[in-house]
Amino acid sequence: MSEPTVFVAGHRGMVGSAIVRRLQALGGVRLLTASRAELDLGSQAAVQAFFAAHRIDHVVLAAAKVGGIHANNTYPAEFIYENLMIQANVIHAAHTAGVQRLLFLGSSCIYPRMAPQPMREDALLTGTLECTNEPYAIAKIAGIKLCESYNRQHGRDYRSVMPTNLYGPGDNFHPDNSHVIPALIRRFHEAARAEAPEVVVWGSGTPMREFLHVDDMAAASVHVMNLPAADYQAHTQPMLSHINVGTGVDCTIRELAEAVARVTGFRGALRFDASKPDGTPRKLMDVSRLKALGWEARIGLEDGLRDAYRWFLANYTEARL
Ligand code: GFB
Repeated sequence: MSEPTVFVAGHRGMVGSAIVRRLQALGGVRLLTASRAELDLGSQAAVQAFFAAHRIDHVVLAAAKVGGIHANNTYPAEFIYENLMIQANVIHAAHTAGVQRLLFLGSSCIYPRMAPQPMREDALLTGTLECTNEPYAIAKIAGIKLCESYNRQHGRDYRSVMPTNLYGPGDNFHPDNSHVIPALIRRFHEAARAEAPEVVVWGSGTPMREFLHVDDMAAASVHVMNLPAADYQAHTQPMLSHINVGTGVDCTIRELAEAVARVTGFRGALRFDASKPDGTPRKLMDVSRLKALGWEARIGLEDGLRDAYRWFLANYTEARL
């Protein structure tokens, strides 16, 4: 029996590259990837042609237009358009090519801004979304519904995982468009080297966030993708098919900033800039579905931050700045 071919869409990104590392470590599959130059996932014709030209058994859809609160707030049209196009093109082409199993990666921002905490999967579509990332959230909700619709109408086994805030090797360290952890690692690193007396942290410092290291996300993704269909279906419903992925532990942005200061060796003061948005007050994931399916996070925040900082220092010159 030849090894199944797994197409990882978005293999160069932080999550996609972690999933490639995980699949390579486990072995037993043939990996198929395509660079942006080789395959424009925003083009339906190009994606259809790619699937027609290759025998693909499984798809991991890790490609997305992603960014932090400032990027989402500044480029809403790009976030909704590019993510809708990537998802629609890949999921439809997978179906027309006869691919039976696909894993779609979404985000914890799909839940209502004021969802009861921790957020259970059935909180989806029960309230208004956080305004700073609503376009992205709508696109990700559409991705879940695309998978469910092809499952219901065509008998596909297209699965969805919704990670909390991710960080780690391969992250985007852009000072403005990145997520909070890479943004603070870069800023605290530069402040520590300059022996600056203080460093700015956006917002009030009071919002709470849950953070999952990308290697844990990759392990959870491969775990969910490899589950027997009966197990996956036993813990989900046809129209509530997604699974939360997180640590089940959160902290305030202030506590995060204090941890980043310890890891980077910054000894100055923190100054919170209230002119910057806080975003959702809290978005802790209920991960009981994933636990029932046999997976729990292993990498704690302090260890994870040290790993991310090590990667940053080794790649600072090339890190996507
Ligand atoms: O990670 P982040 O940009 O995204 O911001 P969200 C998290 C929190 O960190 C917010 C604060 O309360 C920010 O105000 N923060 C403090 C900072 N300093 C900084 C900084 O220098 N940079 C950034 N970026 N934040 C994202 C969504 O929301 O969550 C995405 O916008 C995605 O679409 C992602 O869903 C998982 O957690 O607020």
